[in-house]
Amino acid sequence: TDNFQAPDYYNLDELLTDEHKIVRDAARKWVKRQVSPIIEDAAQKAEFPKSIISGLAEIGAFGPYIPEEYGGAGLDQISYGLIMQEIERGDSGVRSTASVQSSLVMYPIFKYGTEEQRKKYLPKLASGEFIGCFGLTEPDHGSNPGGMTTNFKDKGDHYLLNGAKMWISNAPFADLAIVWAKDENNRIHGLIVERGMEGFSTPETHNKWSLRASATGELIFDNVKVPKENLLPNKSGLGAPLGCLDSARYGIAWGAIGAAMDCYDTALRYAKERIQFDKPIAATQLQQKKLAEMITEITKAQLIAWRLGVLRNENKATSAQISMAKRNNVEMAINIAREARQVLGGMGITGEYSIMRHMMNLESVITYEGTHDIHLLITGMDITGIPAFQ
Ligand code: TGC
Ligand code: FAD
Repeated sequence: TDNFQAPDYYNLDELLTDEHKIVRDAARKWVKRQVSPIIEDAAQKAEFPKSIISGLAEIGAFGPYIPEEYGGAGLDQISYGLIMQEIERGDSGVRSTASVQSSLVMYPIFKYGTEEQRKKYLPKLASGEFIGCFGLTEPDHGSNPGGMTTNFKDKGDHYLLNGAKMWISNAPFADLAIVWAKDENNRIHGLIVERGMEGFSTPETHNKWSLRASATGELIFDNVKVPKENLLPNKSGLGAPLGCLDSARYGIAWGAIGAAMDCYDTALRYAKERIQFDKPIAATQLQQKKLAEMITEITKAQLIAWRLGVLRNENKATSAQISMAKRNNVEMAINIAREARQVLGGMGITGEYSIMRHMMNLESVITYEGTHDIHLLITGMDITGIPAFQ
């Protein structure tokens, strides 16, 4: 209903500015009107609903924190987080499209690109005229992207790019790809590869049970000639793509709260209405335990996300702090989705309710942008000083 409000058990609204609330409420309203009514059908059909692209641009979801002179919304990190939260209340796949466009495509062009590249691409990405994707993962290098084999050679007036990426969100219809590849000295660089370049193809990955409303595909480079002006010159090495991931992972920490809120809210309402043994199931201690734990975990996750947002606004958040938030909040959301589904009994497995879709989506969210294990190892490395990856 129109007066639905998200859970706010600790009056966190008092920590938000008027601008934060305006941005959040606009995103919330748009998701409710334009995403919720169509998303179940899109997920069932395994189709990305392209009709929502212009709306995503209007609510500032494409480049929320990119300055306005490049078409971005010029907002702070908390507004960015709140937009992700509201979008993921609708669907993690839609949030994925916004995350990739903002943090994995616009961010590297803004941070590592030339002024010409910024002017050429950012306004069109902000308006949704262009959709981008981000190619880091390869068939043989997922958690360990530093081992990538995609490479380019300097051919004088252009670069020659070869290799393949897989599991790439937005790939099947993206207009451009930020591709991470090694030069002849094994140094990683970002290249802007555009649809239509000869030898570049983007086959779609079918039969996913998760993130069905998001298109996923491969990027295949077979002797692709990339103009030299398409190299992002201002940062190289693995730290360049990982810097983009910091921004995306931060957004996911907020997004996961949105998915959890939707599951909690659905379960709470259902439990109050569903009568068994002549009383609402919400009157039983077992269901109350589930619901009470859900709101407790959501509240803790909200506090982590908000504090991390403050630190990011002050440029003080560390990558390890971001890993902790992504890991904690996604696990919180997936656990709530699983519990909430049980509160609905058999109804919980149907598309009449959003819970099972969230639950399946969150299996991707807990895997991409660094798996649950990798983020734990990042925390372990941070507190002990000893990397345990190898
Ligand atoms: P390591 O030796 O630790 O680091 C290499 C260089 O990178 C620097 N660095 C970072 N810089 C910025 N931000 C970070 N978060 C950074 N973490 C590390 C580091 O200081 C070093 O710099 P330098 O100058 O000394 O060279 O690298 P490693 O090879 O041991 O790997 C570390 C590890 C495992 C943590 C990293 O590889 C990792 O995070 N792996 C997970 C891979 C991942 O997250 N892939 C995501 C692909 S994109 C995606 O999933 C999009 S989903 C779509 C959607 O968002 O919706
Ligand atoms: P692997 O790295 O093979 O991991 C398999 C298992 O081993 C995991 O449980 C992992 O935690 C564990 N493991 C790995 N290393 C260690 C270790 N050292 N110690 C202990 N356990 C370990 N990538 C992109 O570049 N761009 C995208 O847009 C993108 N979108 C995606 C969309 C979807 C729907 C999905 C599912 C993935 C997407 N990815 C994308 C890829 C994603 O980032 C990878 O799937 C992820 O990083 C894990 O890599 P992997 O699948 O190869 O698993």
